[in-house]
Amino acid sequence: MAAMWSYVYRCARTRLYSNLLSDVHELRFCNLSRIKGPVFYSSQSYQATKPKSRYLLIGLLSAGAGIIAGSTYSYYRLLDIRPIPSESKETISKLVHELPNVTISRKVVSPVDSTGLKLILFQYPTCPFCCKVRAVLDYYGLSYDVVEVNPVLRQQIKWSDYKKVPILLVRVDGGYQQLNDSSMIISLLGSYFHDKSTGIKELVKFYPTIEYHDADDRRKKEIMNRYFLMYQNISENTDFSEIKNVQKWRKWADEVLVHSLSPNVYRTREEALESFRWFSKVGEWERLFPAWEVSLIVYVGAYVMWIIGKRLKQRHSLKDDVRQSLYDNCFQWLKELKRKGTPYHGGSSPNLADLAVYGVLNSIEGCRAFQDLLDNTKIGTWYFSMKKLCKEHHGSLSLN
Ligand SMILES: N[C@@H](CCC(=O)N[C@@H](CS)C(=O)NCC(=O)O)C(=O)O
Repeated sequence: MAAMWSYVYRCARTRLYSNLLSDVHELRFCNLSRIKGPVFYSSQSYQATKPKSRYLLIGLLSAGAGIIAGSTYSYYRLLDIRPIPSESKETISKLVHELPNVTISRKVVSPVDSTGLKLILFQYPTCPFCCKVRAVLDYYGLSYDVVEVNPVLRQQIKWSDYKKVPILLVRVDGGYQQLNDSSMIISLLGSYFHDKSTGIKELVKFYPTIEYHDADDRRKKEIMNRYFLMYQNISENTDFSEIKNVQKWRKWADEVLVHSLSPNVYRTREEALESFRWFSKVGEWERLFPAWEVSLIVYVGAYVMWIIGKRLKQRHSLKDDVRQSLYDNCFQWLKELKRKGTPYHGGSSPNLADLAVYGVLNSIEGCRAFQDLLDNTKIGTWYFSMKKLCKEHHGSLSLN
């Protein structure tokens, strides 16, 4: 059992390190080419040369030109030096000994929860990553407390080194285990549901954070294995290609689908304001935050996000008509469902890919972009049946 885990773990680790190692080879190559350096000849020395040695000179000149071209190429490659593995650092998510001093905004109580897990979700109500986690918690019928984080001031997560939401705290021996990153949270819970004999504190070790410097010397953090479920027993009938396919679509939800949202919901200044007013309503910001904070979030947030939305449109190469990019992504998902020929990606019941795509789209429900999406694609049938299953905690049946 332990061997199987460490295999899965090592595979994922090796992938990252092998990427880094290929950059080390690149670095060595660049240094060698640079030592050779470019070679120049003056026109005077060329005229003084005897005819017999001209062939030699032509040869030397060609070699010189080759070296110049090679060195120029190497010089530019040299600018692309990336980190060496020894610079990277690995950490495991923290155990929080004392519950942070925050106000619980609301409690979600599920009548079918038999897991005994005590969960606290730090979130923004309409953040796609948070909606993804909520989709999973609701689908599996877990009870949880919610702490709404003020998206401008973020006082509610001051206690944490990780500065993004969602953050999930899970009660364990000695305190609360902090889980960061929506996909890691979902994979860890998925692994736990698969076999509860291994506790949360043990599972978290399979999702370490690697810290490194990227090509532009920026510090980057990467949570390892976040799309991997840690299976203890893999039967002979396990369909590995299906496991990979689910990972692929979960990643697609995070890396493609998500990027079509902001440029759509903040498409114009009016639409950005309209979206923020809607977020304020679903997040009950007026109940939770002082009036001045709500105005700050709504007006400043809408303006900033309208500007950011334009930049994201360029960065992610969305079409001029950003709606079209959103529809195209949903067409892609619908095509995948059609290929599978089942109501859900998971067959007759949803899998984690269904929940990821549903969660991401759920974050814009209520916005004008979502209504346009329903009017211009056939996503509604799948989307609303997913919504119903989450509301009915359909996944709880598989936990018993
Ligand atoms: N990879 C992370 C991304 C989380 C993320 O980017 N969250 C955004 C909110 S949608 C955030 O907290 N950004 C930092 C901020 O608001 O300051 C995940 O899947 O959880």
